[in-house]
Amino acid sequence: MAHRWKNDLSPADATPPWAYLSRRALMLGAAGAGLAGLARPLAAATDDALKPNDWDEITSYNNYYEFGTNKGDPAKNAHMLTTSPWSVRIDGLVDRPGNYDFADIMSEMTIEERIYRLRCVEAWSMVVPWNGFELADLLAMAGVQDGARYVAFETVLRPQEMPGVRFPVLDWPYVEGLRLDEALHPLTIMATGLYGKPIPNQNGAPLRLVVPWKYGFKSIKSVVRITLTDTQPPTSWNKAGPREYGFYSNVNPNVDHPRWSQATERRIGGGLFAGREPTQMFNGYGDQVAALYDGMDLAENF
Ligand SMILES: Nc1nc2c(c(=O)[nH]1)N[C@H]1C(S)=C(S)[C@@H](COP(=O)(O)O)O[C@H]1N2
Ligand SMILES: [Mo]
Repeated sequence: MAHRWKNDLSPADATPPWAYLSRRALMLGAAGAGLAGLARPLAAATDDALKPNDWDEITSYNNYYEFGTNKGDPAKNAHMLTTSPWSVRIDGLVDRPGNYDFADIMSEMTIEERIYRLRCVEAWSMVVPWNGFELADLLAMAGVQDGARYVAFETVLRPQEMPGVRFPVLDWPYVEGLRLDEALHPLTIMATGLYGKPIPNQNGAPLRLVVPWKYGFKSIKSVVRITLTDTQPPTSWNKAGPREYGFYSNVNPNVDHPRWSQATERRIGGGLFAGREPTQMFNGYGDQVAALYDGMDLAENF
C-alpha cells in the first residue's frame, strides 16, 4: 500500500481541513437553509485541502459484510455482483412511485465530485473522492409527499452472488434510514463513482448512500429500494446491537461506543507509526449539520 499522504490531517497542520470547511460552510449557510431547491454551491462543501486516500486503499479495505467480514473480502468477492441492469424502487409517500432504471436516473442527475471524510464506527477513517449526485435531487424525481418524515434504504440481496449472506451476521437485507431533513441535506449524496471512474462493486456499485457526518455504516451500499415513510425505519446495526448502534449514529468524539473510545481515529494509509488523530464532532461537518440536531441530547440520541 502506498502512503503518499502520511502527514495529512495531522493535528500539527498549520491549516487543518476542518478550518477550511468551517469558512466555506458560511457560504453554504444561507443556501443550506433551503431543501432540495438549492443549486450547486455545494462544490464549496468539498474541500480541495482534503487529500484523498489512494485508489488501492479505498478499494481494498472495505466493509461490505454481504461479501465477507474481513476487510479484504469485498475486494476478493464483490466481482460476483451483477450491477447491470439495475433499478431502484422508490415507493411509500411519493407522488411517482416506481422502479427507476439506473441509466435513467444517471441521465437526469448532475454528477459532482465530493471529497468527504469517511469515519467508520470501528474508529478508522479515510478521505474519499466520490462522484455522485444529491439524494435530494433523486427524491425530487419521485416527488416527496407532505406526510413523509423518514427515508428507508435497502441493499440488494442475492445469495447466489453474495457469499457472506449465508452467515447470519446481520438480518439481511442490509437496511438503513435517515430522517427526511438529513436525507435532503445538500451534503447527503448517492455516490456512483470514485476518482472519476464507476464505483467498484466493493464500494457499493452501482449507487450507494454517503452521509459524511455519520458513522460509515449509515452509508448503505448497492441500493435497490428507497421508501418514504412517516415512521422511523429499522436499521441493520441497530437491530443487531441496539445498545451499541443508534438510529442517528452521528460521529461524536464525546459519546463512546460501549466497548471502545470514539475520541480518536486511525487514518488508513497513515503509515505504521502515524499517531491517532482526534475525531471531529460530526466528522468535521458541524457547521453544516449541527442545526439539524438543535435541542437534542446527542448522548441520548446516539
Ligand atoms: N450493504 C452494506 N452497506 C454497507 C456495509 C455493509 O456491510 N453492507 N458496511 C458499512 C460500513 S460499516 C462502512 S464503514 C462503509 C464502508 O464503505 P467503503 O467500503 O466504501 O469504505 O460501508 C457501509 N455500508
Ligand atoms: Mo463502518
